[in-house]
Amino acid sequence: MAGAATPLVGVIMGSKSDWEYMAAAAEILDQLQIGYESKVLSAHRTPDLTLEYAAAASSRGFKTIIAGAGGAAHLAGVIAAKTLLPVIGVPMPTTTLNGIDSLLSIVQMPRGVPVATMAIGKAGAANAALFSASIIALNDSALVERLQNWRAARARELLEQKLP
Ligand code: RP5
Repeated sequence: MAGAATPLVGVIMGSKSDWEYMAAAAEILDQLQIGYESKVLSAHRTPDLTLEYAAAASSRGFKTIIAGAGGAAHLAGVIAAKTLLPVIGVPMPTTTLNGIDSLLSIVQMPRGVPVATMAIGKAGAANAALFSASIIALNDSALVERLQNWRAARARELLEQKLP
């Protein structure tokens, strides 16, 4: 539900090159019918806009922010510095270190400003969306049901797998 009237999740990434992985978050949010806004913002290339976005996120009605970045990946931490909303970081594997650098940059937030850190790449992006859904579902019983159905469908898929 990109472009939904009231987006609940901000899906932010440091570069369009991250979309290859971050699209996995958008896909899950679509499946769960959660409105989101996806946007490229960079902590070092557009620092002022990034801070403005983070500062306004709560009053705009967002419930979580997902931030994907690669390399010296400070986007999630910078956003977390300007909002009390839960910020979920996704390390991008777009770097020469295959995302280990991104992972360590995002996960090692100093005490006091937390960032929930997911796995590197598409799995992390998908889980960031599911984690957002769990947070939003705390106050949305219809979403609890959609999440339960989503998990049940994954279980059915697994049980239908046939070995050669
Ligand atoms: C980071 O640098 C971005 O999040 C991206 O993962 C990485 C490379 O960006 P581009 O050079 O592809 O724009 O800021």
